[in-house]
This record gives sequence, structure tokens and C-alpha cells, in this order.
Amino acid sequence: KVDGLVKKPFVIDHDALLSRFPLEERIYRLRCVEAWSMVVPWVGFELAALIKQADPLMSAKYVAFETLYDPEQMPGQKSKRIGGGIDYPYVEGLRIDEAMHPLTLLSVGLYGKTLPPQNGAPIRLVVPWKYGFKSIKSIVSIELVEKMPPTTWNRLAPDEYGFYSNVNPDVDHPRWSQASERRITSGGLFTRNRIPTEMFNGYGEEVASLYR
Ligand SMILES: Nc1nc2c(c(=O)[nH]1)N[C@H]1C(S)=C(S)[C@@H](COP(=O)(O)O)O[C@H]1N2
Ligand SMILES: [Mo]
Repeated sequence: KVDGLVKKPFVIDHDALLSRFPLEERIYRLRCVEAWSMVVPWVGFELAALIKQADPLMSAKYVAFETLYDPEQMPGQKSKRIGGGIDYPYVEGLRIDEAMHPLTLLSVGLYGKTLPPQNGAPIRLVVPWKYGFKSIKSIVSIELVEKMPPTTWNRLAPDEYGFYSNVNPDVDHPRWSQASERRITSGGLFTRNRIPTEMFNGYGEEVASLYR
């Protein structure tokens, strides 16, 4: 569902989505806030293409995303509100210019195949210059809004996870350094593959101007 501050709200099913938006492959670095990273060949289309179809109003300043809430399919969601955990469904947000940026992708696949459930089937966001938690999986709702929307990790620990969360090697997490990362390769997560983290995850040339 795409709605909120738009002239043409719409609901679209997965098959129609795939026929309306031509798919392309994008090879991006993904950098998790917990300092692992991976290079992923995504399959998808630009989020901007979907948002343009809804014809946003001038008053739309942010985009709010929501994950499917279905504890039967996703048993982890049964722990809702217990023990200070995540208040499901997972929610995320972008500023409108970040959402409309040509690097911002909606992904429906990876490695040339349909997205598997654990990677966010049937459709997930990919924002390569931000920490991985911004790239919300299994999206069911996209709403154009006026005010900065709440986001899951910021709500849980506002002193550790900001709304913007752009990858930045000079700003450490309160509990660990962000200066370097473990690159996951075919050797797995526990290799000694530590490499320096790049500003904006290496996408500064494309996105730094958004943050003047
Ligand atoms: N709905 C939802 N989206 C999510 C998460 C989540 O727990 N739920 N985890 C985030 C985090 S912390 C990261 S690093 C990436 C990981 O994407 P992957 O599972 O495809 O590697 O997804 C993000 N999107
Ligand atoms: Mo993450």
C-alpha cells in the first residue's frame, strides 16, 4: 500500500508490481551497524519510481515504511512488548530526498533469484549508504508523511541509533568502534577479513550533498 500525503494512493499486489516496474541488478555494499558487511547483488527497482506513481503532495517531507505483522508466519514477532524487546511491526523511515535518491532501491531478489524470506520477501528496502537496519524487510505499507516518523531501533535505544544513521567511520557506536568492519566473504562471518569503513559506506560522491 502506498498512501498518506499523495494525490493517487494505491494498493498493488506483487505480480502487478513486477510487471509495472522493470527489474535491474544493482551490486551494493551492505554495512550493518554491528560492523559486519557484505557485497550483495540485489534485483529490484528504484523506490522513486513507485513513489512517483502516487504523486506526492508538496507537504510530504518523509516516507514511513512498515513490515508485515504476522506472528504466525514470523514467530519472533510473538515477543511483542515482552522484556523491552522490539515493538513489532518493524518500522523505518527516510527523508523524502533520501527516498527519491536514485541509489535507493526496492529489492525483490538477490543473486538473480527471488528474495528468500530471511532477506525480506517479497519486497524490501535497500539504502546502501546507511546502516543495514534502515533497509527494512518485508514491507507492506509505504506512507508519505509530514513529520519525521518513528523508527524501530531509534525507539528502542535513541542514544545508540539515530534516524539518519548514515555510515560514518568517525562516529563510534557507544559500545564499539565503527572505524572498521568484518567483510563477509565465502570464508564466512568469522574470518579475519577486517577492512576500514568508508564514509557513507563509499557512496559519498552520490549522497554527501544531501547532508550539506
Ligand atoms: N523487518 C525487518 N527489517 C530489517 C531487520 C529486521 O529485523 N526486521 N533487520 C535489519 C538489519 S539490522 C540489517 S543489517 C538488514 C540485514 O539484511 P539481510 O537480512 O538481508 O542481511 O536488514 C534490516 N531490515
Ligand atoms: Mo544490522
